[in-house]
Amino acid sequence: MRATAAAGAAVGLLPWMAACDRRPRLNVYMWSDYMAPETVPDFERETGIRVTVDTYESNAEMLARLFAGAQGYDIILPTSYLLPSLVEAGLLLQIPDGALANLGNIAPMFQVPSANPHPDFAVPYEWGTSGIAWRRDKVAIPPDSWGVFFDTAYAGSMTMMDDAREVLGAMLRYRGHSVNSTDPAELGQAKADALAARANLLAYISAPVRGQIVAGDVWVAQMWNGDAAQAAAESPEIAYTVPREGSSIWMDTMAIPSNAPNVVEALRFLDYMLRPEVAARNAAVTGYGTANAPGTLLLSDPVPYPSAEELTRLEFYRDLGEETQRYYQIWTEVKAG
Ligand code: SPD
Repeated sequence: MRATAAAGAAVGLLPWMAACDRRPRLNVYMWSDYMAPETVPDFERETGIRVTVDTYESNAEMLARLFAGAQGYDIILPTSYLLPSLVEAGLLLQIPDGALANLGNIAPMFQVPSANPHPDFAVPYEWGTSGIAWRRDKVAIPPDSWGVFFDTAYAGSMTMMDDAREVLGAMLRYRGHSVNSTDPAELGQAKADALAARANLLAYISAPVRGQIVAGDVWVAQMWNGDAAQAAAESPEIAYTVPREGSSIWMDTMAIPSNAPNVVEALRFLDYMLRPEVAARNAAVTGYGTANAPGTLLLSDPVPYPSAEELTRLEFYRDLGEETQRYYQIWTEVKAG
């Protein structure tokens, strides 16, 4: 009884103790499962900075919070196509010249506008592709087309991402169009196709589908390559492909919101993430490609950058400005059925 009361009193003290903790802090808002488990504890040990990590599953989720005026985040990980809008809205801090001693570790091929339209505001982190993961033990013919999502043989055992650009981008590619199309007729067709596929889907779910495909509850899923690789590490029956009609390639970046309360700590974290050994360890765990050139050399099995032939079928997403609203409108209608 006494122990319970003491424990209760201690629990009651926790908020007060946290408020009195004078250690410097850092608040990171990033994609789920996107760092090695040692990354944050090692950084905390080395620097004495206390780190809190919140996660999101889509750019839209992160943006909604940011545009709603979320305060307190020091680091976010937007996919690079969002940078022009974020910079224009004044939501990102310009990285001071010379603040990152390890910035030179980023391979120059990732500091080009398609991969990083704002190198002054964001640092490339990991890149990947969007494609189809499937279970070999459940699906007889390896799917090589976005058309698999229309196949009623797998109705109820398939998922697509909970993401407007990804789902509509896949449907656009299916018809031979760009993932960045703003053509009303092409988008109208993409909407019709997305609605037809919807009838066969168990859910719209992004990275968290991993557990379901590993468990065998999902047989075919639109997934990012790294999350599919993580799933395949747990269940060797899982395979991944980029459909023959093509798909997207993307770069996630690390950036500092303009209202970040802990800028010094944020810069320190960015520079730490840019160390080759840290970047390599993160990439080894996440299954994505790292933008860090010396980090790539430390990996025994780095994700190979797509060949010239593969790149003819892959497009970087672009910021579509005002037209983005059209995607969100269609997406709302698709999800509503
Ligand atoms: N689990 C981490 C997934 C990161 C995916 N980011 C890619 C976004 C492309 N739309």
